[in-house]
Amino acid sequence: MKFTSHRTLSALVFAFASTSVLASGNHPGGHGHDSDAIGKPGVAAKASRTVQIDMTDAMRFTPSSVEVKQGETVRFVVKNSGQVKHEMVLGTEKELKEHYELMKKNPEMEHADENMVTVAPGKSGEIVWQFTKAGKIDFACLQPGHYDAGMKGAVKVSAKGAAPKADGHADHKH
Ligand SMILES: [Cu+2]
Repeated sequence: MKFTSHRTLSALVFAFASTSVLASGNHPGGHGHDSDAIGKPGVAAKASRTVQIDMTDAMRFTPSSVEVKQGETVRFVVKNSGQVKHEMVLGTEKELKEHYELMKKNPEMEHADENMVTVAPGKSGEIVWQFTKAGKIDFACLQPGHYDAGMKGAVKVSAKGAAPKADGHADHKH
């Protein structure tokens, strides 16, 4: 009699070590205050740089995209080169949309807060803001019709300590 040496392959058992559960992006603080998501008013003396933003009647911000680092305080000098009132308001897209709807219903509404600046034609204004959280923060002009016309932009906040490239030049400034 022939002995068959076929060996049954033992089933490989994979230990399903709970693979890294992706961080949900929710901060654990528990206070669901939306304005925390965009940062906080900054102290002008601590501003690491000044970013010039130009606003025109073409319903555009120039530049419409700004890159900052988490923790950085930026002084925005916002110039209105147009003939009508414009403004720059920082917020989450949701907040901006809600605020915009409110503005449309109440065109005469005066609004002022530290995350925004309303600028008369030919004038300049300032926002000093500290970006405490990494991610994308939107900004827009909430004057009626302007947001719809595309008067918006975004600030991209890169995470603190995150090495952008593996070239070891993360801290190298030119
Ligand atoms: Cu505008």
